Amino acid sequence: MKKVCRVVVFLFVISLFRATVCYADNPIVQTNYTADPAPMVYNGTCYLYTTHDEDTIVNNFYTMNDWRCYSSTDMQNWTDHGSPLSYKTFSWAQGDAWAGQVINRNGKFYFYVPMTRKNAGGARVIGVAVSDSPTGPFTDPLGKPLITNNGAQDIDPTVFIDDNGQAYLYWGNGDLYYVKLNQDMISYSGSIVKASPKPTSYVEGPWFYKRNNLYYMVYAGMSGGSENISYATSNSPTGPWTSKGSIMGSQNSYTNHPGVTDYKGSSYLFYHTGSLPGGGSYHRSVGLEQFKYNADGTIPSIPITQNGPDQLSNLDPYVKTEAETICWESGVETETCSEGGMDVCNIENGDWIKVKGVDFGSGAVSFDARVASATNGGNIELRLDSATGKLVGTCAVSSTGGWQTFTTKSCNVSGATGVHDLYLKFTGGSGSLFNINWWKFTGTGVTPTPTPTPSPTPTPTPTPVPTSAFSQIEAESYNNQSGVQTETCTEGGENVGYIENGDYAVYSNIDFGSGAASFQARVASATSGGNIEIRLDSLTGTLIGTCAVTGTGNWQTWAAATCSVSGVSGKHDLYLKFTGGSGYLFNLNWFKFTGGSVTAGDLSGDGSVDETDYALMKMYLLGSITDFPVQNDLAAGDLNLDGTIDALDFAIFKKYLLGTITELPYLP
Ligand code: FUB
Repeated sequence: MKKVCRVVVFLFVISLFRATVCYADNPIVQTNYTADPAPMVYNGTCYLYTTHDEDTIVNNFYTMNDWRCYSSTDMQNWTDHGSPLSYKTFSWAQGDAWAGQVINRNGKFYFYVPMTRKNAGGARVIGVAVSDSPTGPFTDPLGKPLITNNGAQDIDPTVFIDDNGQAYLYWGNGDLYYVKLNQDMISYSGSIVKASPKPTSYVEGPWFYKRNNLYYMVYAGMSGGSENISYATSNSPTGPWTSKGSIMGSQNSYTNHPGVTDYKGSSYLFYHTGSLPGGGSYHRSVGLEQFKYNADGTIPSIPITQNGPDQLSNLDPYVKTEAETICWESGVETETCSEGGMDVCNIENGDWIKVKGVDFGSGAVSFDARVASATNGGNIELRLDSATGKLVGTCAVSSTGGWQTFTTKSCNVSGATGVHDLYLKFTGGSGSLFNINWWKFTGTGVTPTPTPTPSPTPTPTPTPVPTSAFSQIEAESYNNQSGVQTETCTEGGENVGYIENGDYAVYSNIDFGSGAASFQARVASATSGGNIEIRLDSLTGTLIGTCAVTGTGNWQTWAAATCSVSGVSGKHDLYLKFTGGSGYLFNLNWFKFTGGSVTAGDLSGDGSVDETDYALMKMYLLGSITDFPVQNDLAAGDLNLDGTIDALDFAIFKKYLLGTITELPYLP
């Protein structure tokens, strides 16, 4: 095991390395020690796969059990997707989850990874895992290694598909090997070939790609007692390779390891150093630099910087942002979240998260955070440009009864306009305070300092137009809510989702006319559902009905839920209060009321017969509308009781409004 020997020889050198404490934007992940970067651009997002140096180092050697996945669309804020793959996925592996690479082919993702094989005297071999998603989970389709090169150091696979569809897998420590993969990407044809001669000073960590008809092999070379990043080029995918020298050294780590990609028009080199606090050869961290190829296709020398690349775009704070989308942080960690994805955890007093380049536009007015706490909670201070910068809001988080019992907390925000680095600074008592799944700001969409325009005559406040209870009301058109969120609905538009016990939505000025008899709701639930309490004018106001919602099999499998209502007429603020067990209950797309007694001529269903109803009948006869807001169209519109709504009814209606007749219906 050449690597083991080298590591022992350089142990003394390593012990001389002092980890540099830097609070810039490189290395790009601080919640874990990450190494051996492998970028993959897919669907407009840059995914980054890394190895993972465990916090506890065993036998003073690489202690690595799983791989990690991150993604970014701006190359400064990175979202943590957790661990998509572990050596434990491979029944035949015993550990050493070392450098791998993911590639997309035909809608599947293939993850090539080296590990130590069980009962094989420490032989390192290469396996392949497959997933339908770039963030996994990945599974082992073979149940055995893909590459076992007779006891060679089969590590560090790199994969590339050429323009003619031929895929190549290169790998190796000390020597460089390749094989031609079959179309299925989990088998190969022909024999394993050793590149001879190998590129100058080649050690390990190859990264193979093609640019402008030139093939590039970037790899870990050796200089001055530690690994550098070097590269070679070739006019053929199988060499011979022309060495082009070193482009980057190492920093506080014996190894270095390249991953190269183009993304949104720029070129990037990912690498690793030992430069996080507590860092070193077995505690490495991935860094990122932007570079430009020279005109002749050669790669310039690339310095390691503290700031990393330019941010490609500002972050929109008005869409839901995962809390684990981080440019830099202090003190927090991430974990798998019961609501899907990851959450930020182990938050203690004084910890913070920096989100870079957040564009608040003309101003934020409120902040929502999805939080959970098994203790007394704490506060999220919203600060601009530094952890002690301008305070634009403070969101109090109280106990939710469990670390994975999430609820949405809101607070007011003022003074956040334009582009800033956002700092979520956490304060509270001792110990862990709370977890955060996601956050989102709400904006005004207005210019913060409008020029006042004096008005000589005050404009009267318009009377709010009531909404007919008998029209279809979109659930997301609420005037107020607690705890719920909106999301894209498969039936078009949006629906209200993430409904939990005690959440509610309020719909102002709903006109029940002379009364309603039943309630219909369009609902979906992947669990066992819950109840919709239908209340008037307050959360504890008159209960006019309770609608039970049962499971529909999926959060977007929609069905009707109906129940009877009673004791309602006239105009009210409608409170839909959601009750049930724990977790998410159901989603709501729309609702409407039906039935109730019908007054002849009351086509709007607002309880009175007037010009509004006359106008509705006219529109109906002209074909502008085909339905009336009132539930029983015929009972309300057939004014001569001849079984149809036509010009005769319109004439009767005119007489009624003129006072020529005084009662409806009217039989001439
Ligand atoms: O991280 C373990 C090994 O160290 C990788 O497989 C090599 O490339 C080197 O970075």
